[in-house]
Amino acid sequence: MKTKTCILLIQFALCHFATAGAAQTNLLVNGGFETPTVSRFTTFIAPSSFLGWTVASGGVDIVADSFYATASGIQSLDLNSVVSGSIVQNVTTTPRQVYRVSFAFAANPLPDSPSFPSPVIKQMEVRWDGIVLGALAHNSTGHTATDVGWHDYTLSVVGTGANTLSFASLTPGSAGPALDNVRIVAVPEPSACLWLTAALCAVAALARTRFTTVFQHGLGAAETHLPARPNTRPPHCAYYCTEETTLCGDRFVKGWLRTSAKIALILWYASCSINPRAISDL
Ligand SMILES: [Ca+2]
Repeated sequence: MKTKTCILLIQFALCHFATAGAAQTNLLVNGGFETPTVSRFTTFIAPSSFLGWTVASGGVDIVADSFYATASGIQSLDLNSVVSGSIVQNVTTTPRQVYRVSFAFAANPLPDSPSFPSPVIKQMEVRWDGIVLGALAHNSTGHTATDVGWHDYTLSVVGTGANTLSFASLTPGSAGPALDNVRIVAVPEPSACLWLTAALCAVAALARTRFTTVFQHGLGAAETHLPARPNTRPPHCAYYCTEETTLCGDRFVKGWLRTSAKIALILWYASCSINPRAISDL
């Protein structure tokens, strides 16, 4: 593969990924529950709303980190006020686009109100367009205000143009499931992954072409192949080669190809895989 073709392919892949990266914007508003600012906690009883979210049932609390630690920012959400609550947000999506929904889940670690007792195991449901995607449980035993035990979860959904994401507490009482850092981002298109893989293959091919030229024909041939540089050593051999030129070159090329293949697989998985921790594993 010619050098210019390789460079063009790499540039195209980078542009494609830059475009795909722009699609990583969080579609949710106030996914970290940072608005409105509260001093310790503020209760919202249904029907009510705060930035981005509607309280659909029961009651919820926006809780400051002075009460217990957050997963991100300085505030999080307790899905219980003194009863179980639920929140919902409308999301504008692209039809048939796959999205990654991620969030941090834990439990209010503080003692519940004696008048509104709650079990140590806090449960909640995640719903997409009202359909239950999964139920989560968190045992608050042993956790404290500074060690809340936040866990990150990820699941995938498909857009239809207009969708709703909701979280609903299944726990009674005053200390409920805790939620923070909710995000919805578009999963990069498979074509972006293919272009990245192609670019890495191009890099490997480019390296193989150059080093094969130098090494497979021996140092002497390489010296005649390379442009004359008075008082300088052949640039490709200066760093990688000993007297065992051919063996050295083959090892280098093979190692380079193996490394490129591993990087391609890792990046392909990172950009294309949807469920590092699928809802079915919860
Ligand atoms: Ca937050």
